[in-house]
Amino acid sequence: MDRLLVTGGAGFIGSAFVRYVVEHTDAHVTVLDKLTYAANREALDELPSDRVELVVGDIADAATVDPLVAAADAVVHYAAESHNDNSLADPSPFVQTNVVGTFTLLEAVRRHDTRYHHVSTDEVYGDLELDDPQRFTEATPYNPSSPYSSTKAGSDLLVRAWVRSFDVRATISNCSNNYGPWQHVEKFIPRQITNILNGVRPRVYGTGANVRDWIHCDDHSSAVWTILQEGRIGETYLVGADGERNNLQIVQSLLSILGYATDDYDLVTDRAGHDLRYAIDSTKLRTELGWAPRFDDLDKGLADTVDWYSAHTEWWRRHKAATEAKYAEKGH
Ligand code: NAD
Ligand code: TDX
Repeated sequence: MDRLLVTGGAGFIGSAFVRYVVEHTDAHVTVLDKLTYAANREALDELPSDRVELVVGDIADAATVDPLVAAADAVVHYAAESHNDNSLADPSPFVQTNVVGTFTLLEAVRRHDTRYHHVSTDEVYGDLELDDPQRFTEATPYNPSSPYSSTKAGSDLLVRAWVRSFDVRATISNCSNNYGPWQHVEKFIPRQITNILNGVRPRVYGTGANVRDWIHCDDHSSAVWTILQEGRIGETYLVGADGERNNLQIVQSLLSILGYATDDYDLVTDRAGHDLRYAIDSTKLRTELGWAPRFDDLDKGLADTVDWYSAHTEWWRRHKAATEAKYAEKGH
């Protein structure tokens, strides 16, 4: 696999994967990215231009996609509309990018018989009770809750159908919540860190009891690379690092890292249809493909992330005011 096409490679997790590939392999990467509000061109700035090329374009545009897929040994598909709150305000771009965009890529990889890896989310499985001893596995039935997660579920099912009906050489990964550098300030952890840095109290939806299973984006990258190299065609692999915490615990950790009292937060209007708990059992990936996370200390990962946002205020301030204005309209 000398030539990779990485869609959404200017986004939070896609750019982490591009940096991972440049650091750990000899592959050349072409990034196809529409550069929406969520993109970070700067996240690719320091990478060598003979290894990484950025093509600005839409994954739902077949004329753009076809020649790029024809020139690639493998496609790794990250591009998506990714934020649940935005999907509740306007689902339309989620259907267009996540469903029609994935369909467009699948048709191109079918035409050119190109290896394809599909990046998806644990949210396709719906949510768990807080005291449920089971975690999500590859056998858990799909039960998505939001416009975002239902479009991701739809895209996963398209991939499964293209494998079975057309012998497309695809794998799928469903990962838990990512954190790390370059994540947009609309997302939970960067929103709270940047609020605290701005002297504003963190804003927690509902009671804060909702649980997410956190993984560092670099561990997600190593998992996707492993699946691309070693994964069995047609298989799904769940990716997680045993990082379950409720939202209050996360906010309290961030407050204490930054030297504030741990009750210095506000509970605000809950998200409609808010999933209660996600939790991943990644046994299959660990035992079959030998993958393991490197970031196994979430408190240290959070402290490093706080340091990163403290050092990149110029970058995140450009997005902060507009993001908070949108949240204010919804009482969030
Ligand atoms: P992001 O919103 O930070 O980045 C998405 C990128 O896709 C942006 O650079 C954007 O410009 C690009 N994009 C959007 N629409 C496009 C289009 N039509 N054509 C080309 N490019 C387009 O998202 P993220 O958080 O980095 O998520 C990346 C992928 O990982 C998504 O598929 C998401 O579902 C999945 N995922 C995310 C998480 C998480 O915690 N953030 C967890 C599991 C899976
Ligand atoms: O201000 C906030 N306050 C708050 O309590 C925000 C923005 C969020 N929350 C809560 C909602 C969730 O319980 O924090 C939790 C995490 O919220 P998000 O960062 O919006 O993530 P989530 O909805 O869990 O989805 C994320 O993980 C799975 C990504 O955005 C998805 O792209 C991915 O598929």
